[in-house]
Amino acid sequence: MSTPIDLRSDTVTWPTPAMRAAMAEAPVGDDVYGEDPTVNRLEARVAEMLGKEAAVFVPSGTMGNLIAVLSHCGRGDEMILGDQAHIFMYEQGGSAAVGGVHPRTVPNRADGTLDLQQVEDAIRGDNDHYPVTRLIALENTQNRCGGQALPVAYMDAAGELAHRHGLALHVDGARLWNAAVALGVPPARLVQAADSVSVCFSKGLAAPVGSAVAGSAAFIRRARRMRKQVGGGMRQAGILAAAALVALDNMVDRLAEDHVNARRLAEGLAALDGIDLAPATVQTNIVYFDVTAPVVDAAQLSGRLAAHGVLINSTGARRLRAVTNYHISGEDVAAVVAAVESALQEPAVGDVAAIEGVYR
Ligand code: TLP
Repeated sequence: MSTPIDLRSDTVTWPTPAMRAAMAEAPVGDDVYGEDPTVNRLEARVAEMLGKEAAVFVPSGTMGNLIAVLSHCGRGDEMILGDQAHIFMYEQGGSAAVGGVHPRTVPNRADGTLDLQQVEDAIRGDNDHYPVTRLIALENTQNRCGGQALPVAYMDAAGELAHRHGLALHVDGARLWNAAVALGVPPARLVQAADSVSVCFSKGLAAPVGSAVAGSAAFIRRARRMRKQVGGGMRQAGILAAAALVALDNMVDRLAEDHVNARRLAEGLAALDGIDLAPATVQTNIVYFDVTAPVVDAAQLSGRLAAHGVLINSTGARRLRAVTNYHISGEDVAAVVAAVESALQEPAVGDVAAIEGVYR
């Protein structure tokens, strides 16, 4: 079979030739000594793009969020976050497991935001029974709410609320670049009210590895120590930072193409019998859709699509997620809609074989 059309995530993207060339040429040094010039350049660039004093390069978004939470909170402190937040859902409870930080969830609304009144109500008073609330964490774009971009006014209001109560605001900005492009605002403006931000280079921007955390100089000093504690101190990491610098130069503005493709995909899927979604809610590169056809569930549909050379993850009994990315063209979108249409009509026999055939 030819190369599959891979919509499982934007994390599946491969580095571009320009990234590989930059990696081969990158000046390097020992970054734990602060001597890698390419890492230093990347950290300065990220800090500037996010309007913060400093930044630290980390291997993954998960580690970025972890060291940010651990730099804000001590053991037994509480963080308020959405019940659909990546930090809560998909990071193995790392901030609780590693840092003893207690998560207090508030429901995410369909647009990815948290009701700020509910957040305020969740802030603990001074009482011997309670943990101490230290942090509010938001996610922009919000993955599980369909890649929704949280607007500037909302981000500012969340920061104002946090600071009024003496709390910090962290933003999981794994896809902040997508939010900025979709909203037409500079990334720095979106996170102006945040005390810390994590961003990723290895999702829509297609760099092979890496994320960063940005904040005040004093905060990043703590985060750098925390990165070392959890084993994230890298050495000649300039090889990786070089690709991230190319990603920031070349790959941010083109995210608009992914957003157009996602909307087209959503419109094509919505027109099919047996698929349910509202295309108007697709703002960035993430398309969640439900299979309502009674003869097939989400896992079976995912398996059948794999046999058509289309990779889409199921994320619930009837729900699937498709993520457009650098390798997905307009023609691919049309092919995916056609594949979903025929997969919905196939007889149930052979579903398991189809899954095994592709993933072995
Ligand atoms: N998200 C992955 C999966 O873990 C779900 C994906 O395919 O979308 N914050 C957000 C909002 C994320 O979506 C992710 C990755 C991360 C953090 C973690 O980044 P990595 O994978 O670099 O640890």
